[in-house]
Amino acid sequence: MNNLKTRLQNGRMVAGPFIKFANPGLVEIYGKAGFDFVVIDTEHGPHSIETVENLVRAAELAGISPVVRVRRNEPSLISRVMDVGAEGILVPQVTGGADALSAVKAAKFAPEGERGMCCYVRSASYSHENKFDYFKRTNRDNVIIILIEGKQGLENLDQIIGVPGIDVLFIGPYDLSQSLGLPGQIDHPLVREKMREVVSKAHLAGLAVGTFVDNLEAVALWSAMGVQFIAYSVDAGIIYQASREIVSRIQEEFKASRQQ
Ligand code: 3PY
Ligand code: MG
Repeated sequence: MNNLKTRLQNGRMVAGPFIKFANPGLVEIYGKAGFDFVVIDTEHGPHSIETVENLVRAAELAGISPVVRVRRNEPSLISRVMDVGAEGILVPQVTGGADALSAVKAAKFAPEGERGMCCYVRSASYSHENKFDYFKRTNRDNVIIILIEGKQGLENLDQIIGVPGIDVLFIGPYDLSQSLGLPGQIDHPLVREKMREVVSKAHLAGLAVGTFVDNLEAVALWSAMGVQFIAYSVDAGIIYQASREIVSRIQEEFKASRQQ
């Protein structure tokens, strides 16, 4: 079984950043740093399918799990990223049971689903792997992550949770805050309260939960609630923040040296 699924099923916390830059070296750095996964973002990132494929390759080489966020809940987008080797998919804006079921079906071959069949793709080792083994293995191993990030998703949460085959319910705090009339206020008590409700319901049903955070206080908050899948910030944000901190320190040192 692939690493990400095993770690989730063993109740371990996993963490990784969203990726907007099309740079395989960056994926390798995240692997060396010890992250568990990267989320290659095609909803808010510019990546073409060829770029996704190369970032997936880099992730495999670096021993880090490649997850891809698809642009929308659409079967051909889901099977395409799985065909190039994504270990997991993140499906945005899931609003109800039918929507969640459609995502699961697009990600699994029969009998669990109706994923478009091709065994000459990269994820099937270009037909090197026995096709029947391939169908079984990918159905078993791929990680399906459903994004709850709107009022409708909250209202229909019970239906969504009832769909078999979902591995992680992922709460998108930004879109959720917007949908609740509090755009961008991801720390607002109402947004937090709704997020806690999702966590509790998912845990009661035995589902792992994930969310997006961009600071370590939020990691502490959500991991204490048992949130297992922590998407930590975005490559762009991590590089910007580290650069700002370095520049501030340099400016302080310059100031101090002038005062001597
Ligand atoms: C959101 O917050 O809306 C997301 O999609 C995840 O960051
Ligand atoms: Mg979102």
